[in-house]
Amino acid sequence: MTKLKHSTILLLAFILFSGTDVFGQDGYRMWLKYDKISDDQLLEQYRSQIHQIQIATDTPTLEAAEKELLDGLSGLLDTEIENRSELNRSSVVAGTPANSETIAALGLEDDLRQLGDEGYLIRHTEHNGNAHIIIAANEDIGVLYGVFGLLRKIQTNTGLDGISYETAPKVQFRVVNHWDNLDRLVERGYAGLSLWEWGTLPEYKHPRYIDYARINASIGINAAAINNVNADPLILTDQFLEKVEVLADIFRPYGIQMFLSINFHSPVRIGGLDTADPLDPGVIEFWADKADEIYERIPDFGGFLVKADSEGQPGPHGYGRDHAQGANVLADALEPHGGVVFWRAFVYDPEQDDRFREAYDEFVPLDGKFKDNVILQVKNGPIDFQPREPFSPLFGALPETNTMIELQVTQEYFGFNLHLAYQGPLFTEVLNEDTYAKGEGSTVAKVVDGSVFDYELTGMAGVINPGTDRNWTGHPFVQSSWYAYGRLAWDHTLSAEEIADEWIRMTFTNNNEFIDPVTEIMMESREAGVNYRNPLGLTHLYAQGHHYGPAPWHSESSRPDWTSAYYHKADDYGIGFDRTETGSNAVEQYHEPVASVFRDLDKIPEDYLLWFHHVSWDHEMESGRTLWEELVHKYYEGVEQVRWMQEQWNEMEGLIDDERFEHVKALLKIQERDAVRWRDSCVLYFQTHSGMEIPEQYEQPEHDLQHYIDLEHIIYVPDPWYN
Ligand code: BDP
Repeated sequence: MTKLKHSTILLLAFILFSGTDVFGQDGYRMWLKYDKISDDQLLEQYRSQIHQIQIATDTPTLEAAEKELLDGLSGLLDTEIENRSELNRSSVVAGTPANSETIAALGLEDDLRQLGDEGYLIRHTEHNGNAHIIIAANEDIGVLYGVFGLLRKIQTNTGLDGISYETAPKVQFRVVNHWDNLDRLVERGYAGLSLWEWGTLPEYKHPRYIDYARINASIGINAAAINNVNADPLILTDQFLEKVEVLADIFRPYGIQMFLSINFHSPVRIGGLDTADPLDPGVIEFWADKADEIYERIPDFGGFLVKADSEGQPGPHGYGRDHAQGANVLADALEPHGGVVFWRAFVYDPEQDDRFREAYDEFVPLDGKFKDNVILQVKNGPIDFQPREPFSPLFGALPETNTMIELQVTQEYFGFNLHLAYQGPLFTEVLNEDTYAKGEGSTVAKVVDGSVFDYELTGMAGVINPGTDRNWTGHPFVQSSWYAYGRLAWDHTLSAEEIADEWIRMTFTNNNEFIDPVTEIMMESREAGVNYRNPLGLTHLYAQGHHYGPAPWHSESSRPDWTSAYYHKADDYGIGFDRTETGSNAVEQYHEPVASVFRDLDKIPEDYLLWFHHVSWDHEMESGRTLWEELVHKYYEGVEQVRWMQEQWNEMEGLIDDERFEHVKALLKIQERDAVRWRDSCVLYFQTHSGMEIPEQYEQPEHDLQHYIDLEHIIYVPDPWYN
């Protein structure tokens, strides 16, 4: 080999293996970035603790664990790491007492017992004269989670000396929901086409499918419902099931169970029946046969996710049956195979006076009527993933019905892929709310994890809607909410702030000059989004259909509950929805003392004020300002928060790669522009009711109200599904 060739090869090798530049910082790797540790001292420490690994590879899950560990450690420690059977140097030893003699010899059975099938422990332990890092679990999937757990510790630069850490998930089903249509458009997806290439499946297995599974497994996600809840019946035909089967095979080693959203009319639409009545013997047979067929292909199939009698979707009501009867026919079909039904409680009927009340009024009388293998899937709030909602009163009202929470990662109401809006604070806010269902401390999280009512089955669902965009989520920071959702589904006691810190370290850098300000940006971002859209308990002021821009003036629709006026009820007297006894009395759905607090104008936290009260414009607020002044103040504060986020971010130049720095910088510019539009639209519109001035100290809107009303129809809405 000539010298020139040799040096060219060396250069190529350098480019290929030097990490950062080759892979690019386009966000594809999400938080699973295994670039060399930049702190030299720490790097040396890790290298002295880890020379090799020892792990059995006799199952696909262990193979996946081995690969992850080798790739991760080789990258992070920037050295060749191998899997070896002899243990004569400090190693990472991963396994179960059944597949690892080393672990069996450590006598960890007592410690492992409480960790269940999925938990794991990480210990720094002596064995035959060497110190090793042990990852031990009861089952292979726990080993895989432990591998991701150890890599996370290293990625976040946590010292391993003397480490003794153990963890197990708090809920059983940790599910991601995709609202993907079979034509690959994603409802409320803002990051490209559906990940599932139906056209090339089952023959072509896109490598992305494995990375998708790795990303989810790394945060403990163990189930995926891969198609839209507004479900196309065709998903249950052979044509699609053979494709679903391949995806299920790919996900299986990563512990991810396949779920499908089903259309309640499938017996008619694809089964040739003339009814979908859940009590009809033909329908019962259809579902039982369909379940058999699916389990033939996918023996560990998880079950069905169902949106029924909601927003035009068919359901049992069409046949005079209730939700429990609808869910139970599916539950019966799945039960012999160990499958479950996630039955959604997202229902509302245009005839009702208050959409807030409906899910509770409909489902509480059915408590105890659902089969044991049904879980009711309830959105965090009573309306629909708004920037801030009080918790749904269904949490705490269903002692006899397994109940899981549904959260939204995709930013349907938070500026799509264009705004930075870390959802960690929203998720933890609702999880930590106290329902008082069984006295103080009955938090939503404890209802959901089964400890309040002893639920048989527990779970959390996150609507994630990623797509084929190179970075999966469009805005790089939407990744952080996916991460937060997964981490909280595993352990709801984590704080939004510590999750943000982890995510930043794994996704960007361990440099504190970046971590501290960016954590602050993230923690502020949700509140900023509330303030410039709908502060003080306002809600749903969106343009109809796409939910991107503001339209507080919107008052006419075939369905009043799809207008903004329905929610804000602004008039010359004041603003807000009266849900006390003088109004819809939805407050009565909460336990005491929550109901009394919400009911009382003087006690209710101001963040929820206009959710429950119609308040006069000159009502005095805690700050001493009138309601009108406070409202204006909040809208302006929201814009200032975004400007502050922008300034903070712009200071970050040079601390991370230019690619993501510039991307986020540009997006924050868009967010600032949109925040001003939201503020001006809302303030000018509400002014037509209050008749009050925007105090002089604020920058006055650049345009009149009509200008903003016109924008509603001429501004491009960045949503392919909607357009
Ligand atoms: C709303 C969305 C709609 C969904 C619906 C649901 O606007 O696209 O189909 O929720 O959750 O948030 O079923």
